[in-house]
Amino acid sequence: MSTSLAPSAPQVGLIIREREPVNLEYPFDQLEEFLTPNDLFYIRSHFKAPVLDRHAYKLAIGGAVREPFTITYEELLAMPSVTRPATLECAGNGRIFLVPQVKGAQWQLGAVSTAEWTGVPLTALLERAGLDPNACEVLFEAADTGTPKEEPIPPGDTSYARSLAIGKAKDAIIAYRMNGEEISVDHGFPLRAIVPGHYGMASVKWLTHIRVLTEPFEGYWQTSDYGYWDYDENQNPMRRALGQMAVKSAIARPRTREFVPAGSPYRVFGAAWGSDTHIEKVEVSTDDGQTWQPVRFLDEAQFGVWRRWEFDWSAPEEKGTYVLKSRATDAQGNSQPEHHDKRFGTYVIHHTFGIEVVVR
Ligand SMILES: Nc1nc2c(c(=O)[nH]1)N[C@H]1C(S)=C(S)[C@@H](COP(=O)(O)O)O[C@H]1N2
Ligand SMILES: [Mo]
Repeated sequence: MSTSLAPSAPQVGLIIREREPVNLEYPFDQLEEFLTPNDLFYIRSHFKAPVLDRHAYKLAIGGAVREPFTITYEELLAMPSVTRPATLECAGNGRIFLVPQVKGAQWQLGAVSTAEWTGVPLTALLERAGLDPNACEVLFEAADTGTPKEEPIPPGDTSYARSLAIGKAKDAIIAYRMNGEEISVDHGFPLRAIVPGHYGMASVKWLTHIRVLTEPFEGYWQTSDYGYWDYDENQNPMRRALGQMAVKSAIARPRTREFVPAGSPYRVFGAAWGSDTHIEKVEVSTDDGQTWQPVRFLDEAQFGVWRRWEFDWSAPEEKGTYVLKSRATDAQGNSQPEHHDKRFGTYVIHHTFGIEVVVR
């Protein structure tokens, strides 16, 4: 049915974080191929997934444009398309590693996955509509609606909506295929935005409207939720919307508390990803961050897409618990910090927390 696993691969499934709405985690320790099989790609939905009819469906492009228009699913499919891989990571990925424990979906390592997306470049639609010279953002509005959970909560039902700076619009795709297959209901059928380099919340599913704005959007999903505290030049705290993914790496294997035979070779394996620049370096520490050594990359460097890596470790002869860490650096020199940055609250969890393994 979907991108098939090798016949020898273990038959594993997604991990349930919430039953309804559906929130399912990719079992990150199963990382193997560059592209995550569709059936294992994590699902993060705030509301029940709307089931949209492909024949009745229309996408409206409007707002600050010369000629607003609507386009059907079939018409969009007939437009010239692009295909590119992009890694989606939920901004709350790794939340379970925060101490003390915080509210929200308790994601471990697997609210991140990579697929190859096919669709129409957002710019093709914007060009057809004709941008107002004062356009500053593009708002993606979606068909799903309900009562969100993050305080302060709006009094009525709220639809999912996120805006994107006009300068970033060039990278966005209005996608209808995921790893060569029609996008499934849970992943946003019939159309979703894909914004490579940004946290998953920017890649709006079940897209109904694309609205060009001349003022920044300050809706629920970029202020109450998916916002963080920044400081202006006078040190006044202010809310800003999350956007770019922070540079990050994660160890898929060994798993937490995995038993590793003393004195044996072990292939440490993982992935690293970041935002609008590529991952340049990943290092591994097998002594809780005292010393670091470089890894070997398995994938080429590309912005907004993970690079898998491996590292040959000789497990020590001496039995005991060892802490493994990985640390990525991007092409601009940004590296993972040692501690979680509290300004980001329960999001942007990219510090170098250790994976404990038991050598015996
Ligand atoms: N319409 C809509 N789009 C959405 C969401 C949503 O709840 N509704 N969740 C966002 C979040 S928080 C993430 S991390 C990604 C997850 O995409 P996926 O479920 O295909 O993995 O979708 C984003 N797009
Ligand atoms: Mo997310």
